[in-house]
Amino acid sequence: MSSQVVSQTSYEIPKTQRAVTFAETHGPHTIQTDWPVTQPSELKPGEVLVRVVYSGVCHTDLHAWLGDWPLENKLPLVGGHEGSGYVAFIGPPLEGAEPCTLKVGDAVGIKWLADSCLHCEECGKGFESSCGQAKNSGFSVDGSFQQWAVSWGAHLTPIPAGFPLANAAPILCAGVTVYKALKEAAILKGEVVVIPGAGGGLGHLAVQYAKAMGYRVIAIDSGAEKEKLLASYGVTDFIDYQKGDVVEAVQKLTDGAGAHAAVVVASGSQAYEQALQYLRPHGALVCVGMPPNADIRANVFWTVVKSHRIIGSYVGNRQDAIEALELAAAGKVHTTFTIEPLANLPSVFERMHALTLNGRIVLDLQ
Ligand code: 8ID
Ligand code: ZN
Repeated sequence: MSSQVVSQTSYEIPKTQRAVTFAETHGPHTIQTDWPVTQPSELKPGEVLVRVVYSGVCHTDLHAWLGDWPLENKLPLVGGHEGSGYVAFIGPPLEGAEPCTLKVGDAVGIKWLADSCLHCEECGKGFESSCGQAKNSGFSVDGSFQQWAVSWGAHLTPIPAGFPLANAAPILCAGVTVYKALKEAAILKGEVVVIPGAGGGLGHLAVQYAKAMGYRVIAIDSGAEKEKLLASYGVTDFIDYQKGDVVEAVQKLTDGAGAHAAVVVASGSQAYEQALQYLRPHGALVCVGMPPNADIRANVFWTVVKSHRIIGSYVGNRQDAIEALELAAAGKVHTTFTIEPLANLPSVFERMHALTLNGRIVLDLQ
């Protein structure tokens, strides 16, 4: 591993770099050592070259590689959308837009939403991820599993001074997504939120944001390791979904009343069906995890009579990302992660598929 990458006022930009790519869905990964670097002269208006230092690995990267979703990604693809690093070069300004406020050397994050038009109704209302012209890192454009990534100045997230880049990486997708999803639940302090998938990348952050927001947390996942991880954040109401009846267990922990919200971050579909059964009247099911080919089956009569709210929540906007990072930098939320070399990506996917990861794996791109 080469020497540490630091903030500088200018960077010498190489012609080639290390990256992990795949050329076909579910095809082999290639550990590239001479993948081309976009040169400063090639940057288009609004684009910024980022020296990526760390990248988290999200289950979304695995779904993309497996072709789990009814959307096509670019091929060959450099995946990754939880990147943290430094601005290395700023491309020409976009016509009619505010000048880029970033400087070379600024610590920034690359998130799933790489760019959006910022002019349409969705962008205007803060639903930037729903913009018809949205670009997605590591999906429709190359992402953060490379040392030098092209991103977009308007959507890069500034990382608070002094907050370690490795800790910041998982906040840029997992953190912002769960923080936003908890806002969408719109429940009150002291109310109960259930988090199925609590031991995974999104889940381990969700339980902490939920506590920081003043909610009572019931965590659902499986295995002693995940239970231990969650207990380390002070979450003691843990239900193992592979042992016994989850719905009964939630009812028991809520004295028969049910939960005010479920923020489902599990990548399996069973968790959705269960959530509708343990929500109390006016409870919110916030859908975050995206298992392949899954439907939510809600009985219309009971949805009406119980006034259940079923809400899809898709990452977060620029401000959500800033707030999620602020809470983490203030020490209210801790990312639990293991740093591994970039070339381990295929093995990380294997372990993620086997559901044996606790928290996040962060890849080192130095
Ligand atoms: O914007 C969004 N909505 C968004 C953003 C980022 C990620 C959605 N996601 C989606 C991913 O695409 C994926 O489908 O969230 C899901 C979770 O991503 P992750 O946290 O990165 O995955 P992970 O680290 O593998 O954790 C998944 C956890 O779910 C548990 C597993 O044991 C694992 O710990 N789990 C499963 I699978 N089924 C469960 C169940 N029935 C369950 N936990 C409880 N009940
Ligand atoms: Zn993600």
